[in-house]
Amino acid sequence: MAAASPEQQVSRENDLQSYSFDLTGRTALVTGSSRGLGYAIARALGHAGATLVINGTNTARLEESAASLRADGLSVRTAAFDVTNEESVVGAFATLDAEGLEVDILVNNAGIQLRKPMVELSLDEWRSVIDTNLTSAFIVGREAAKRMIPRGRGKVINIGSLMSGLARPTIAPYTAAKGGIKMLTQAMTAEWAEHGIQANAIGPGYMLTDMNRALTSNPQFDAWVKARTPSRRWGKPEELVGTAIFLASSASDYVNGQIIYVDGGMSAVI
Ligand code: GCO
Repeated sequence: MAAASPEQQVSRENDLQSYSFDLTGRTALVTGSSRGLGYAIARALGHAGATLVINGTNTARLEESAASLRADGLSVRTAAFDVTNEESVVGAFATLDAEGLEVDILVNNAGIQLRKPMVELSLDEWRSVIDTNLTSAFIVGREAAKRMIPRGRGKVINIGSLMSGLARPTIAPYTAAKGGIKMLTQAMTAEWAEHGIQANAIGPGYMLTDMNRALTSNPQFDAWVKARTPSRRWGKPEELVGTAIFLASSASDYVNGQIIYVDGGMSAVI
């Protein structure tokens, strides 16, 4: 094969530069990132070059996670704040401002699950899931966007779910919240895209996480997932991170308001 001409070489380099997955010089805040999917995503964004701000409410666990990320050679700062509490979120961003830390990439990952038939569900239980899984993305997203808009660039990645488009019994508030995440992402695009911000979502399928331990250890449910998922298996958290890096990088600068399902094909096949 003939060697590339200087022009071809230049255009190849331009391509690589303009559509880069490199996050060097960027700062990424990942909510709910002391373990599970949040930790896996934070770690991957760090390895792609980003400085990390990891978040949780359990400070001991947060420091432990930060230590293991630093042991990996990553630059990490912890931010212990409650994503459901507006004052706590506003205060956390003010602290980051004071330290001159600009959040270029926000991953709204914090989430809880609660499995109970709706007729037995209390209003408080409903609200706790909606607040943690949906309202938090609004509060943290709003504070991040207030700072991204003047800079004319930013990335918001909301962690949705297979349940952003499908339902199953006993998880109504989770499903409602994840459905809301899909549409909140589109609303963010409607208001922020013109300011150079890309807001997108990821829809994980059935992943091997702590949140799903009660399901993976249930033989019937395990068999159902393996039969119902075209890939015939559960997903691993590390199989989600490539999509997160893509959505955090300039490679996705013209991708906006989308949800990418990482679910082994479950949402595509009846
Ligand atoms: C459940 C699970 C799911 C998964 C995931 C699937 O109870 O069915 O917790 O909700 O966590 O969201 O995408």
